[in-house]
Amino acid sequence: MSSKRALITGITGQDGSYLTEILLEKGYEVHGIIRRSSSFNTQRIDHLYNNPEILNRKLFLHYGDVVDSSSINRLLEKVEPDEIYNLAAQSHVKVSFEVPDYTAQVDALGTLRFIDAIKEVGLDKKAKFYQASTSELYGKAREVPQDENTPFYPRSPYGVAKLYAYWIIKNYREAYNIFAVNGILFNHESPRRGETFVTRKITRAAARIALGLQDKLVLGNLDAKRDWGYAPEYCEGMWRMLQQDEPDDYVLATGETHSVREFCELAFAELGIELEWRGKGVEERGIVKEFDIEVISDKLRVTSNELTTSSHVTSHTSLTNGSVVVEVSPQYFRPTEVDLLMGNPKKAKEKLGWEAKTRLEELVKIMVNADLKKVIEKGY
Ligand code: NAP
Ligand code: F7E
Repeated sequence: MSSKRALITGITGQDGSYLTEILLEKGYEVHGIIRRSSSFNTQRIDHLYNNPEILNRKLFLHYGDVVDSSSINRLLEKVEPDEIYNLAAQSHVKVSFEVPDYTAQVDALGTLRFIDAIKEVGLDKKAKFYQASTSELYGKAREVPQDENTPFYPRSPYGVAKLYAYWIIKNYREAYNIFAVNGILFNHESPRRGETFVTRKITRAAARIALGLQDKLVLGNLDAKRDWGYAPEYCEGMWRMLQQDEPDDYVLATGETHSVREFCELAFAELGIELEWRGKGVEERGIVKEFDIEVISDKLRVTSNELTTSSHVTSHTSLTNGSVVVEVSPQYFRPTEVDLLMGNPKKAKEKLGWEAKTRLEELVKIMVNADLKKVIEKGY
């Protein structure tokens, strides 16, 4: 077991929550930075937070913000971490077009504030730094698949902010010899994914539609293709990058790409709903070709039996063959889109021994069934 100390920004996010579990399992003392919020924002780590064996023994939470230099300096001096994982970000690409200045403050300058503070407080020889870089750097991709040498062409304020962060990490590594790495991670998803990212939006809506709690799912660009992997595996990869002797940058990806349309088909199929597509562009519709009600009835029975609390949800669905369940709205289009991402994870496999194990079909199953369970449990 390790006696190392880790500091995580973005601990309340999807990746922060899985990384915390992984590091605690490895024996780390974990410190997380949380933002003050007017409502609870620790749901993803509540299972750790509410455990008296863990909170304030192995896991410590501190208020801070990556736009606030004084909180960063204070926490670095107080915690003196061996490893720092900088996961904090305004991470929604579409939202970055609405709040570009704030996105740059957090995603670009937040990274600079942190890496510079490491130098200023004298942790540059001790602490290793992980930067959450992204496949959004490739944007209008210059080649397929993308690897560590593919040129960047970001297509959103988010991507551009992350490009600054990528280069400042490289610059501080070369200028000051800091052990700092960029993990260029392709999309990774899970039941803990935020509800407005496309995968979770689809799996949650599919569950609610199958139970008759929602009529339709309205999406944007169905043609966009992504390389979607399973988040906990990617968080293990982050840790591996910091266990190397030399700092370097790595792509983590599955090496496969699929469209938003395919993701929808798989999600609905898991609930016994076969989709067919009619129309083009904003007129395109996802229509129920075949609905096997036995599939959802079985799942309802099994899930209700598993729940400790009583559930009031029954399937009120009025779905029939021909029902329209997916529509397209330009509201979800982006001013500039990233059409196709597909990563080449060869270097990570060779140097880190890391490989994505969960393929898309399995990922969709995990997410749909988790959402179905949540909807049944909560009743909405
Ligand atoms: P996420 O679920 O959106 O979590 C983002 C985290 O950052 C949350 O804990 C959030 O706090 C925190 N945060 C936001 N602004 C902050 C600020 N000003 N100061 C301190 N904390 C702040 O994102 P994720 O999916 O876990 O991704 C983790 C990181 O990897 C992000 O940097 C993201 O850009 C990057 N990334 C993600 C993917 C992916 O597919 N998931 C792929 C490549 C790179 P609240 O909970 O209070 O909002
Ligand atoms: O969109 C299309 C959308 O928002 C994926 C972040 O974690 O991964 C994530 O960024 C695709 C895009 O993720 C809807 O236009 C269609 O082409 O789930 P997303 P993202 O933009 O790929 C990268 C690697 C990160 O670094 C980011 O932090 O799906 N799409 N219809 C839609 N997207 C959303 N959100 N909602 C729709 O209704």
